Amino acid sequence: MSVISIPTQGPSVEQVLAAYELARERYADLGVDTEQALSALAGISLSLHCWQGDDVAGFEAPDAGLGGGIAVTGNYPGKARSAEELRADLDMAYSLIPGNHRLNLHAIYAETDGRRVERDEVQPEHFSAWVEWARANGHGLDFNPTLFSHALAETGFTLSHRDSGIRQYWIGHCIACRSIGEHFGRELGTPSVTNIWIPDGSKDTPVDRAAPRRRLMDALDEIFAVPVDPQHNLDAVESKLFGLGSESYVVGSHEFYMGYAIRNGILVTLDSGHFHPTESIADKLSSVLMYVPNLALHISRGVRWDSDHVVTLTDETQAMVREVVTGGYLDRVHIGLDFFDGSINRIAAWVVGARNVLRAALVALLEPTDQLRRLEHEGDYSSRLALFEEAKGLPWQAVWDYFCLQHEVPVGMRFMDDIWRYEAQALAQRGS
Ligand code: RNT
Ligand code: ZN
Repeated sequence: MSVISIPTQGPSVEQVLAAYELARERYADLGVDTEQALSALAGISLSLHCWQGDDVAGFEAPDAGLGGGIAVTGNYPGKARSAEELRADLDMAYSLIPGNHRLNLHAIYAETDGRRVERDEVQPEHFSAWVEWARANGHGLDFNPTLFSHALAETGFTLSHRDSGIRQYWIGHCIACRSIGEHFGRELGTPSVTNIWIPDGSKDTPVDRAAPRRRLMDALDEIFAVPVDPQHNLDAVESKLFGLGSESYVVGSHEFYMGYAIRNGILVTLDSGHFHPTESIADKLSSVLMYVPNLALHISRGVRWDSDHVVTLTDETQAMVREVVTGGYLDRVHIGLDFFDGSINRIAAWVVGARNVLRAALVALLEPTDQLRRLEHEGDYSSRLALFEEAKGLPWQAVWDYFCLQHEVPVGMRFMDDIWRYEAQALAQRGS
């Protein structure tokens, strides 16, 4: 099935060490301590989204097909068909990403032995294999109720549906999910971020924009009225600008959730695909963090629209991650990934995306921020611009290679060798 398996080239250990030494000196001249940057980088834990591994399918029986106005394109063979396969694929991905990272689960990844379990009846026990696996591998778990891919979500409305029975069903689901998040947090000793995203909205211009928002607010109030220990579970709400089928109106807009999160002291989730294309999330962090205790990021890459492409090392990725790092927000921002590409090897998608976020973090950690701040303080904007541009060309990749070596993951593109080997051994057996 695999197209190529020519071993990729990469630097030798000696080359990595020699390049690192030169880079270390170069950074030291600018007052930047590479060792400090490396240990800060090792402390960053990304939440990997389980849904990249199977095109947001989940294991619910019967499978309702992907709904909610999100779409995965591509039919690359070998996607995970069971929780065991998904965990094996994740193990492979984590083994190629330096550091210790989390997993972000969705409710449709419950393991119910093929039995149909209603979403409002999902229990911690349906995730016991995930918890055991997470514990054994040192992963924290985050969670999401799934308010799409379901008959009761087909009208495009869930928590804001005008039918109170349908609303109650989804309220019940979200309440069930918050206690699963709390269970994850308690079992694993690290709080779970339980993020609510709903697809609610309409294709064409609505007459009444307020009523669904009032219903959503009341539904959220009902969900959050149930006490859940914030030591173990952190509630988050994720806004959106538009979706397929909700082009004209989205109930849970940015303003809606900003207000809601501020009033209730919960987290806001900012997804990089959920804003106008020229709007920068980087600039939002310091504003939002004035008013909410913590926030979550869904780092994604929209190409022309909210297309959920694999994260690359774009200016936008760098600017966003830089703001988290140099703003001193690492302990207040939960960094997660959210993209789904079914057109390439799905493990490569995870690994490339996650490594890029970490590389962006390293670039930020190596920035001569003190000097830049001084220049800004002195009003020397010419030198500030010059130093910003100079910093882009500094040898951060040598430090990254050294970081990979330290953490015993492949240096450079050699991780693709492992992925091709895994594709030939494991993925090929799955058929297409
Ligand atoms: C959809 C949101 C949401 C989903 C996941 C699967 O636009 O970004 O976060 O991608 O819940
Ligand atoms: Zn998202």
